[in-house]
Amino acid sequence: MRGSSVRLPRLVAALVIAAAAAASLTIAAKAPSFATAVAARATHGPAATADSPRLLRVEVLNVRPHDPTAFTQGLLLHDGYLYESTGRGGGEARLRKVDPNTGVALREIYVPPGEDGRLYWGEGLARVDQRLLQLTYRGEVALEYDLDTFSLQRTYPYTGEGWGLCHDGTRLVMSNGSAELAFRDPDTFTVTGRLAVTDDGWPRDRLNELECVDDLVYANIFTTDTIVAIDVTTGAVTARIDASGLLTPEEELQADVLNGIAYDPDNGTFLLTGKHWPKLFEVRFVPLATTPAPSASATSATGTPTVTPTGDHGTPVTATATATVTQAPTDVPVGEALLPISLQPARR
Ligand SMILES: [Ca+2]
Repeated sequence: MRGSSVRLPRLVAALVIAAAAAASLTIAAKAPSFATAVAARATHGPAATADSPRLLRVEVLNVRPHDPTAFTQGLLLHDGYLYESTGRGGGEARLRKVDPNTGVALREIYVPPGEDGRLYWGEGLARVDQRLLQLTYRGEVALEYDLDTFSLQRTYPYTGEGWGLCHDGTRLVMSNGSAELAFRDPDTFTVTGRLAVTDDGWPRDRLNELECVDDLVYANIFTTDTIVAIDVTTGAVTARIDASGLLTPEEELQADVLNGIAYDPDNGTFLLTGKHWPKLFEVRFVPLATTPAPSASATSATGTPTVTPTGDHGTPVTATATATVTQAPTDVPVGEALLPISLQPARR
């Protein structure tokens, strides 16, 4: 009796192991492709569709100097000159007019303190005719300067955080780090509308420095080298631009994140830089080439990574993975991560 009572559990255990092995083989045989893994997100959000964003990269046309002391927060080009807003508190914030070819500041002021002596942090910058409008992050006030003299003309209150700002010709577009853009009247700075931004059906948050170009708003995503193009009517991201690799590893050690997009309408190109970047890059956005992945079994990405960026904006952002990928794709576009783009880790 004793012997049989021992053998029976072992037999049961063996059967269980065999069944588990068979199930494992079934699972392995059905290991999801990249497309399937992405589609699995449907349980948490929409799957990729024919309207999914195009994948682009930057093609560098020219490299020019950029003041590495500039903690760039806002950037625009007008009449051949760069206008730049820089951050950091403690009286370091600046407004600059810069020669884009040499990086030399032709006019530069420190952001004036408020009437109560409060020191502002320079943020997003937009031009409306002969006026420059500068956000102040958590200062909840937008500063208006004369374009030529940089003299402070007036201020406008806003609520919450102010990150990026651009002018589409009729409206100001403003980001605050969330997945929502606000439209504002360029004369009164009052909110006239809001736009929820989605990327493949998912909220696209951490929208930072902005650039209005026709019916699109370009935004770089805080802590990443990714720029997105947003349809200003629907809020849908129409393209993701991989802008990684612009700086050398040595330069990256001294620099902070990419932050600064200025459009050059004369050449149809973009000028990109970042916080403490020593260079300004003139680029255009081109389709992302595809290259074969090294091995179908090389990667096994599982789990729920979190991204908690730190930096000037200070607000920790936590993202949670929603898909488990057990097999690498066989043909991955360069720069395209297996995980949703919002989970791409901070480069710095
Ligand atoms: Ca800009």
